[in-house]
Amino acid sequence: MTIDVLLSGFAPFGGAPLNASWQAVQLAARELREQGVATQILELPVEFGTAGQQLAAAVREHRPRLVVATGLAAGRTGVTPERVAINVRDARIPDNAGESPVDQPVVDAGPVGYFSTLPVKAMVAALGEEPPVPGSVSQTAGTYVCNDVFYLLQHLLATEQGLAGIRGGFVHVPAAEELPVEESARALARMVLTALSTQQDAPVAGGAEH
Ligand code: PCA
Repeated sequence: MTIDVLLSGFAPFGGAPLNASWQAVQLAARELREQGVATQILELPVEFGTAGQQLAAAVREHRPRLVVATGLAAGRTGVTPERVAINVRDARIPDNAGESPVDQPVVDAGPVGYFSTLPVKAMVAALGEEPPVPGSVSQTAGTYVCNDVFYLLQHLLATEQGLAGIRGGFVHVPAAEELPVEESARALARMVLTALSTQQDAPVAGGAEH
């Protein structure tokens, strides 16, 4: 079967019992499949390197049209497609394997950063449709495992010839206390549909002053 979209979420970390990203991914997949979108989902471990390797294996296996990795961003109040992944590992807390890299590259001698190849502006615009879900473009995915997976994904898609044409990116969702996972799921499904039907991103403002 041809897969339209591969969606990943993360396992719990930092002592929390659940991770809203994985909950939202499971619900979004149900919604997308109901709408005829061939959807594959994957739960990733919160481990530097390993998570990106597992995502890469799934991308090679399924060769989807789109890859949308997701993670939890505690403290954010809206759903945030990330604009850019950076070549930095700097862990404030150990990952689930006990690793705490500080100021390490994700990929030795890799480029400083990679832009998302998803239409992030069009995706945010779609969040404004009825019923609206709060969200905005984010200018940083941080320096922890989410950025690590995002960078490794973009590096893979940019450098592995057999995967040319596959678009990918990352979306952070808020904690369930900030936004119910059903709403994050609705946002993810809507953004996937938008990305599948949008080749050229919308030229709308989505910047920030700080
Ligand atoms: N959020 C973390 C890693 C896993 C997750 O869900 C992050 O933002 O890096």
